[in-house]
Amino acid sequence: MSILDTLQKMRATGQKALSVLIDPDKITDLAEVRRIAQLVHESRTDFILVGGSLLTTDHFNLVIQEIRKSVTIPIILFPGSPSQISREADAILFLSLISGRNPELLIGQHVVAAPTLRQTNLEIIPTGYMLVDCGRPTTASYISQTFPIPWNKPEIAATTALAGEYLGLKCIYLDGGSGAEKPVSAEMIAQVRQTVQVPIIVGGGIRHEDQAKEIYAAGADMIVVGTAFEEEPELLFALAQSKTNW
Ligand code: 1GP
Repeated sequence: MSILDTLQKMRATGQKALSVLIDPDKITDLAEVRRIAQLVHESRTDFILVGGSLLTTDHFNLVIQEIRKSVTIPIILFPGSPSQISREADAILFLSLISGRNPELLIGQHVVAAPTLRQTNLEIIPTGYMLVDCGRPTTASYISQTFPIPWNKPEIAATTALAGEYLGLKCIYLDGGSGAEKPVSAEMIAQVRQTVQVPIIVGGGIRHEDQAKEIYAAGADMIVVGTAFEEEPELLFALAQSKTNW
């Protein structure tokens, strides 16, 4: 079964998914990858996302190879640019930044990436990527040169997501950006949930189990946690509990 099929099935049956985001820049040695893999395994995390808006190191592929050796769960690329494509992964979120009006991130970089992707076996998951202002400027909004959707404007998020679904995008990713001050609001997630049928991914600024529960209850199908996991890896166990207890 494809990853998208899995997500759609989870959505249909009310199951929730938890993903860890690994930023290759934050990995200082490969033993760290093995430690992460062990935690991921023990905590029943569902997916590993790999990528970042800006990579400053050159060990992207090495890190993914090490993850591949260490885990059995799917590895999904979450690329900040076409240089973040690896055959070692299982799938790629083919992100169109629909909250912004930067043509390079709506279609330009996709044209650059398409011929490379055709030569891989990666599952391509067309994803409407929406940045939301969650309290502080993030690398994602700076690098993408786009304005995030205002935190208190759920109707903008809902109509943007609907347009994305009408365009054929298969997932919506609401992202406050890495290290956001607070997560995307439950009200915004709920309005998007009421408006589109596709699976909803939510990330950015999730640090506590109660936030995860609120986000799942509002209608998110998958939560992505990066920064808080880097700071406190054991948090993964509490977040995984909230998948079934929201
Ligand atoms: C960022 O959604 C991810 O794109 C994860 O954000 O690092 O704040 O968990 P955090």
